[in-house]
Amino acid sequence: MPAATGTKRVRGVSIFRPFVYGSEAQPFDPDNRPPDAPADHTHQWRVFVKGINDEDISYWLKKVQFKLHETYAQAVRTIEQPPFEVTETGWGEFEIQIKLYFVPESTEKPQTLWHSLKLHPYGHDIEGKRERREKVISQNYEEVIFNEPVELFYDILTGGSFPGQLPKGKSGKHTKQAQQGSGRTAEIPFNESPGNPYSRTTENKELDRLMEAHKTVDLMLKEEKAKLIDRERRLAELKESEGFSPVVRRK
Ligand code: SLL
Repeated sequence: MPAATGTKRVRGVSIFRPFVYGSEAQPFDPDNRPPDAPADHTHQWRVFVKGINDEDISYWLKKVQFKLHETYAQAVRTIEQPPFEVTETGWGEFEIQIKLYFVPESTEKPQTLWHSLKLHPYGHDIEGKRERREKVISQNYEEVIFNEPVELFYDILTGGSFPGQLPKGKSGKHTKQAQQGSGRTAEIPFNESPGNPYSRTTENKELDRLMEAHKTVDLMLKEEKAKLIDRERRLAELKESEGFSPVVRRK
């Protein structure tokens, strides 16, 4: 029996979509506390899921469910449209469960992520950051991969219409161009901007940093090896000059 319309998968194709998830937090200004914040609350914070460069991702992401700590009233917050975020006040850090629900046409199961809410400065100059009451940002770049999406979802993802027969490469797999389609893509901006640190340039800088680190490790290995050879040579010389011969103990 032929597969029902909407469940036929585009074989050999994986499509990924980048996004950012994380939190921002700031201590209250003592002279200007939010009027309805409970007395023991110290910070305002926001947890979010968004597109790179604030790109609209609602064509593939239907809703997001944030599960807060049980000390919060209505700990489960479901956000049905962008911006997919929850703003709250509180006093403590905890793990937030983030469940991504994809558009119904995708027929994809929801996926769960975890984020550690950060209220307190970390990294360099913690004291300075605390004094300046700097915003504490903790966010991650992530990619969701849709393997062999159903045809309708393929169309939605690429903004094109499923071409029926996709061009195939030598390997028999569909070509990258076909994966990308003609419309919507997973393009990441070339340069970073104040609101978005994720770009090709950042990625390249990170790669350069890794290559440098690799070179340094190689150099250290060479030095250690040279030291070892030298020590072995000196030991051999010592044995020779002192007529050293190891004692073999008998049982
Ligand atoms: C901690 N394990 O001890 C964590 C729990 C809970 C945070 C942090 C507000 C709750 C309320 C709030 O900040 N809960 O509204 O009372 O640090």
